[in-house]
Amino acid sequence: MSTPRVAAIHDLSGFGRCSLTVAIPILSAMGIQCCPVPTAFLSTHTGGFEGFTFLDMTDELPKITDHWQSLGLRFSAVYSGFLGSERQVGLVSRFIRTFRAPGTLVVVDPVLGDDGRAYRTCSPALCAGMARLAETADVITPNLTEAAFLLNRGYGDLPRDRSGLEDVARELSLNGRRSVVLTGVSLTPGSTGAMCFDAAGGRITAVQTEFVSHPLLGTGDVFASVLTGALVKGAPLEEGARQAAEFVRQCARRTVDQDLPLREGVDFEPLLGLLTGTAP
Ligand code: PXL
Repeated sequence: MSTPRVAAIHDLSGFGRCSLTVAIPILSAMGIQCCPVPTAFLSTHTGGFEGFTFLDMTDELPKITDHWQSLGLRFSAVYSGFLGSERQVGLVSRFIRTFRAPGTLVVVDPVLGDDGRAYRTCSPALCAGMARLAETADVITPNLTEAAFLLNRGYGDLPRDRSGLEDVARELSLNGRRSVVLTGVSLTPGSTGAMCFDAAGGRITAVQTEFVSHPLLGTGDVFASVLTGALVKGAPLEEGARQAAEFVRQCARRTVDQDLPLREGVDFEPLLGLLTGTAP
């Protein structure tokens, strides 16, 4: 089998383990070629560091799209995350339209915020645009904050019980047209995980693992990257979500056990062997 190829459209934050600095090693470890499309270059991510630099790459996106199209590149998946400007919504849509072929998986992680608040660079216009972009996806991976933005509802108004969360996942599926993996869902004290709606079959399942710590920066990116890799390799949605939740749990546990600074992201590098299948 040839090596699958994924186009990963996220920011590149030099320090702090999120977005592309997570997606590239994780997809590589899973045996997938990751082709990055940086939406912005930052010195650090925006959560917990002051004075970060921010280079907007919006004008590069159509040029990259055109060049890759001229090369006739094909992708098993297009996987998008943090966007650098509202204008990127239309440009990422164009990228998806250009490279979507039968069998191409489109994963949109609608990175907008956490704990009921938008990230510093996510304007209301970007939130609205992200909802439009997410409509074109095969799979979306919002946390509860992002689900509230996508549904135009208050974060505090979203239900937290199992049947209410099943309804939220169903509502996010747009009448079953797209799969949903709602993250940061805790069904019992001491656990966390995801509520999954699988558009192939319409089944809703919950995946739960041990809750370690919150906030832990970049865990959403680690989760969505492992899920994307698993789906590209043919796993059903629930199995991909289970693999992603378990890897995040192990990374979080290692980070907390070593008392590492949480704003630096999870200490995933020593655990990449779990994804290559070469762990001791
Ligand atoms: O992990 C989400 C994320 C991605 N990219 C940037 C961020 C954050 C969260 O703070 O700041 C730049």
